[in-house]
Amino acid sequence: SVEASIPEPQREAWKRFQAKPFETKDDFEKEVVRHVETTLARSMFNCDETAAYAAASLAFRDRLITEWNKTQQRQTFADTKRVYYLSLEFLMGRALDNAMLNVGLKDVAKDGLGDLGFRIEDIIEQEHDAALGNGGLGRLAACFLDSLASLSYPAWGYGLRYRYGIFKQEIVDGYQVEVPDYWLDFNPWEFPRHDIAVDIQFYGNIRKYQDDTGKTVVVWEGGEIVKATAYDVPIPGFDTPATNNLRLWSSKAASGEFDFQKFNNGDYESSVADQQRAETISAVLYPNDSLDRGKELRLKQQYFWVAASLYDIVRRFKKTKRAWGEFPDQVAIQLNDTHPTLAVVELQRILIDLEGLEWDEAWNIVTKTFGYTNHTVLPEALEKWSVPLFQNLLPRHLSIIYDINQTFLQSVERKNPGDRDLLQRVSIIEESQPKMVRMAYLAIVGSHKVNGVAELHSDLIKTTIFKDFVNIFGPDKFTNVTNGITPRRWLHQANPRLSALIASKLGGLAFLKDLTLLNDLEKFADDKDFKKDWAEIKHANKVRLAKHIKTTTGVTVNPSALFDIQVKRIHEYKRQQMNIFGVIHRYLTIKAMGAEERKKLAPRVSIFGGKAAPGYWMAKTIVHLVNSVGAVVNNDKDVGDLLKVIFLEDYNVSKAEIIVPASDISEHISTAGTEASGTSNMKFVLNGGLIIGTCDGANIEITREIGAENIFLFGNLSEDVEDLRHAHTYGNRDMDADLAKVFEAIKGNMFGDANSFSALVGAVENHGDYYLVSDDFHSYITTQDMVDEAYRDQDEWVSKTIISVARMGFFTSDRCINEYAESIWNIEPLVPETEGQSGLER
Ligand code: IMP
Ligand code: B1N
Repeated sequence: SVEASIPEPQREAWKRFQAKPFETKDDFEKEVVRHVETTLARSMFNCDETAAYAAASLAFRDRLITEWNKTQQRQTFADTKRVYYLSLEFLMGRALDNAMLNVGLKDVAKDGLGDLGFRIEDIIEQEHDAALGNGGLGRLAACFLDSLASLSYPAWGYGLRYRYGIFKQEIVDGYQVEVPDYWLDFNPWEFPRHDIAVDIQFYGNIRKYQDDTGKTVVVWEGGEIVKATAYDVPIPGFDTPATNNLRLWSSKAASGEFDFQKFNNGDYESSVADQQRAETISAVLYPNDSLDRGKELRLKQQYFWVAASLYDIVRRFKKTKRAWGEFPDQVAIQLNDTHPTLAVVELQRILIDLEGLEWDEAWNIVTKTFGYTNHTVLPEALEKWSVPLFQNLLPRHLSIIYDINQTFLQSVERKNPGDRDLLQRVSIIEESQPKMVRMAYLAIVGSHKVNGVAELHSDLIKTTIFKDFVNIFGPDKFTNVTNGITPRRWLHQANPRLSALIASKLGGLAFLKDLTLLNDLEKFADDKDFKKDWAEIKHANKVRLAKHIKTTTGVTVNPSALFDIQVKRIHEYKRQQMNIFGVIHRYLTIKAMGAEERKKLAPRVSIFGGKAAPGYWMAKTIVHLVNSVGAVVNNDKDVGDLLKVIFLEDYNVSKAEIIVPASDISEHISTAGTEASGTSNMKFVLNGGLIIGTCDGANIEITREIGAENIFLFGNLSEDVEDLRHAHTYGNRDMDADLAKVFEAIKGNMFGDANSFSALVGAVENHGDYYLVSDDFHSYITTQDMVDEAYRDQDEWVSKTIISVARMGFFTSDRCINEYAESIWNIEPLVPETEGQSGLER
């Protein structure tokens, strides 16, 4: 039993004084006041909202950590297999509201804070987002952590503790300006573990020699050492005491604060420089989404994080005193994209160089342990590292990669004798100048399963970028796990009133743990009273967003207008440019209309939000155009409420929680075949908004689930994209006539100096229109007209949104995690006895 680990004589005292998590309002208040007075060294006379936030968070953190300890003990004693989710990004957002809801004590906290003179909404607002990610990939990792804990799976996340998360975006004179996001000033959610530190080696040389038995031994010597220190973030499950861990590594110089030797010799500057160099590794998140730049510091980050994590995982395994062959029965490691692929090489290195296993035995363990998730087919996002860079930074790893490649190519050659083309195509080393290491190929060879993130995407990787590997390994190695989202944050937390209305009809909150229960809502799709409440909640959410728009942009929007929202990273493939061209088309159309015609129009607010990577000039130009169009349209008295164009600054997770529940329609309009899945599409529909979208990513499965009559699909299909692009390069195309008029307006300086936007227009007119904006434009604007038409019938519209929500059960990340657990990780939940007894109302 758990207690057996404590020696008999002391057991009684430990049990008697065990930390007891608060349950009641009084106990919560006591904890808050204690933290204000002792931890924060303040008093009731100077406890402002920041301090109240800190104290409330610490009270919940104490509660979580008590359960965290029990969860870890339970897992250790049950001796279960664990899964480790390796991700360079975890886009967690705020933690306090989520902790209160998952633990089921938000009402207690609300009353308690009320007694102490605070409004809980104001306290929640104090928290700075934990924004250690760029977009969908990072937020998916955060949703997965929520599901893993809520389903009581033994699971750890491993990532980097960036000092600066994704930059803050400001719009100045219509341009994006980046401001550093220093989020660690005060973070009550992390536990520094200064006792958990790992030395990580870089550079140096390898030396080979024969030992007494004649066996070749390889040692990696010299170079520099950087220290990794662990910071733990507790991850609460919903309606279960199970609390998992997210371990983030931070870098420091191995010599400590600074090198005393150098210091004493008077070399002050370089003693500090070493420290700064080491700290640089975990200093910043690379702000690129779906783009690989091949920078050395990024490779350093990857190895630093992967080596520290594997050291920790191997250490934990060794405590079980099992044979190495049992490693894959105890450990599953999931690679979130290719960013952690070095883990494959590092585990092989540990097994052969440090533990003395034979190559084949070690490799067998490695491939059984890893799974690899691919998130993109965009060529510019597929990671490749130059061999010379690799050779210098990680000489031993490069030599192991060459050995992995040689063994792999030999097996390919045996099955396909003489096919030199094939060998060149699938080689992990690209024979370019300089040679490059292809990380996706390494990840495939090193894993037992490879998955895409939506059906179309998983089919595409099998028929395009990984086609040869399907032939080599057989189709069973390649599978699909369609992405999902956590309904706790994306319904219950972001849209409390809708969640409560649903609960009132379904007899409790059980749907938050089994989202397919939403099915029962369908019978209310024609219920007059229910529809009235439903519509009223949507309106209230739009009023909330309208207020946010007013305070942040100064523009007044009418909450009764149709809210059309596109919020996501700015990228040409996501086609915000097509959206804004469509808005310009609408503006020109309105301007040309008479008063009678205008009466028939549905007033519309076009809302954009999202960050452009700082070095992505085209994306920044799109941001500038949206803002410039807004400046003209929003000040055109003649147009008034018929059209408003808003750019929301600094889109992030906590803003998404306000934006997502307020959509009537949201846009997911990527060029077919480019968006692997998308996850915000799921969030918007789950909150009672409809979608205009292309046949891409998860839009296709959303359509299948909710019905084609409940979604506005348009545009060319993925299978036609290649031919269309081919035709463009040979000049066989006519520009869309409406789009040509839009371009004329831009060129006529209607939205300011046309030169600012010439690259955007030129990409479509003169440079092959790679993203098929002109090809899809007509279909897009006519489908937007159908949206207007449908919106006029509010009664029907509301029914559509209810039916859609009722059919969204499939898209919970719980389903997704169960699929990974069963088909890739082979792990079981370890359910605490007290699960479902957290006092949460059902
Ligand atoms: P690790 O798996 O060794 O990193 O341990 C993680 C955490 O789980 C530790 O900090 C402990 O809180 C807890 N833990 C691990 N093993 C035991 C155990 O044998 N008894 C009690 N708690 C444990
Ligand atoms: O991953 C999401 C998907 O829903 C999106 O469709 C997909 O675009 C996104 C390199 C990426 N793919 N690739 C990245 C991010 C950062 C980086 O440095 C690539 N992000 C996605 C979740 O599956």
